[in-house]
Amino acid sequence: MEEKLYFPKNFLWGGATSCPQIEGSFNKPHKSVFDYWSSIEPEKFFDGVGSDVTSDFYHRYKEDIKLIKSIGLNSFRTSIQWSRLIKNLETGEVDEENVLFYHNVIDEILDNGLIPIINLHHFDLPVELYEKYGGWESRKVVDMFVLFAKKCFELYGDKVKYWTTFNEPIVVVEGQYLYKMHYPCLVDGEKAVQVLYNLNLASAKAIREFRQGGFDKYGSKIGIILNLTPTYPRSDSKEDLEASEIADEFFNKSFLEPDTKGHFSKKFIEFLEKHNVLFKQEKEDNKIFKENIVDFLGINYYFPRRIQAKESVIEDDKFFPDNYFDYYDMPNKRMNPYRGWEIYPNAIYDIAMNIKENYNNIPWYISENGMGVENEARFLDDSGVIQDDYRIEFYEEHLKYLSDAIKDGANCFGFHCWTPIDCWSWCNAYKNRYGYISVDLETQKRTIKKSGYWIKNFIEKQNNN
Ligand code: BGP
Repeated sequence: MEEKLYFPKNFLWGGATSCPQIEGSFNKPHKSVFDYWSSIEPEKFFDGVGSDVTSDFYHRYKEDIKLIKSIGLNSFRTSIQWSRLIKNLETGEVDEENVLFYHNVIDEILDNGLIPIINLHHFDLPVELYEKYGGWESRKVVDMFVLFAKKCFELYGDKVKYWTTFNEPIVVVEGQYLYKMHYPCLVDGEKAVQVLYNLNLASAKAIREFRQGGFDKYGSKIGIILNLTPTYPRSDSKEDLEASEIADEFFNKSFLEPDTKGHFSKKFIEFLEKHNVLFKQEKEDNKIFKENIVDFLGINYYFPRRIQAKESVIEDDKFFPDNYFDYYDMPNKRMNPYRGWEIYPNAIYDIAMNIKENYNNIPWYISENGMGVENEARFLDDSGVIQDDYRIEFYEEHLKYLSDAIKDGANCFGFHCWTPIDCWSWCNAYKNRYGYISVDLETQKRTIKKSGYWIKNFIEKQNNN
C-alpha cells in the first residue's frame, strides 16, 4: 500500500525560476553582470550560450504561466530584474515599458489563480554598479538596491503577498569573490567578508523600507531565500567537528542568524576577528539588523556539504574560508553525475529540525529543490514525451522526508521545484535541464515531461487526502 504523506491544507505547491534565467535581455536599459560576462566571454558558458534569449519568457510569459497552471501548481516564484525595471540607477527612475511588463507578468500569474512570490535579487547586479562603485563592496550600492526595492513595493505591493529580498546571497559572495563562478571572478577573502556583510545589510534595509512604507498593509510578508546546505562532519572527532562548524558558520549561519535573530553569531564574529577580517560597519547597523528580521524563510536544498579537518598545510597567509576545512569525499555517496552534486534526501528532514529547534520554528518553505540532467532528448518516447523517471524518483524521495518533518512539527508551508520550465543556468547555460516542461532551444517549443503529469497527479492526491 502507498504510504500516506502529510502536507497541510493550503500548502504551496509550486515552482521557482528567476527573470535573468528566462526572460532574455530584450529591451533592458542595463546589463546585469551575467549579460555582460556572457557577451564578452561566451566561451565561459556551456555551448557559448549567453543570457540574450534564454527561454524567451519576455515574449512567451502568457503561454508559460498557463502551462505552469496546467500541471497543477498553485504558486510561482520569479524575480524582478533591477537592470530591467530601473532606467536611472542613481535616482531610481523607472523604465515605463518594463514597469508594464512586470505588471503584465504578475497579473497573468494572478489571473491564472497562482500565488506569486517575487524575489528582488537573483545574482543579477547591474554591471555598471560594479564598474563604478565596486558592486556589493559598496554601501552606496546597498542604498541603491533599497531604492529599487522600494519602487517594486510601490508598484506591485497591492498584488504581491510574498516578497523575498535575495536568492542565495552567499552564492554572490562565493561566485564573485571566492570561487570565480560569477563576474568579476575575484579571489579575495577579505572583500568577500565585507560583501557578505553588505548583502545582509541590504536585505535588512529593504525589509525596513517595506515595513516603514506600510507595504505590509496588504497582509503581505517579506523573507529571504537561503541555500541552507546542511554541513555533515566526516566523524565526531574534535577536529572534524570544528572544521564542520566553521563551514556552517561561514556558509549557512552568516545569513541565517542575522535574518532570523537580528545579529551575527558570536562564534562567527570571533572567527573573523581572530583572522583579522572583521567587516566594517556603521553605528546604526546593529539596530537595523535587530529590528528587521524576516517574516519567513525560503530554503533551497540540493545537496549536503561534507566536511573534514584541514589536512593540507596553508601556505598563503591571506584569509580564505577554505583554509580552515577540507571537503570530505565520502565513499559510496549517491551522485547526480551531470551536476556533480550528491543526492541526499534525508537532509531535508535535518534542515527542518534545525529550523524548528534552533530558529524558533519560523515559517519556511522549500523554495528550490530539483535535479538537473544533461541530454534529456535520449529519454524521449515515441509520443515525444521525455520519460524523466529519475526526476520523479528524486522528488518522491525528497517529499517523503519533508512530509516526515511536517509530521514532526516543522512549520513548512510549501514546496517549490526548481524549475517548472527548463531555463538558462549561469555558466552551465542549457546543459542540465530541470523542468517539468522541456524547451526546444531551436524552436522554443514547450512540451510537458512525464514528471509534469506526475506532479499534477501527486498534488491532486494530496489535496484529496
Ligand atoms: C540555485 C539557483 C538557481 C538555479 C539552481 C540550479 O543555486 O538559485 O538559480 O540555477 O541553483 O543550479 P544550476 O543551474 O547551477 O544547475
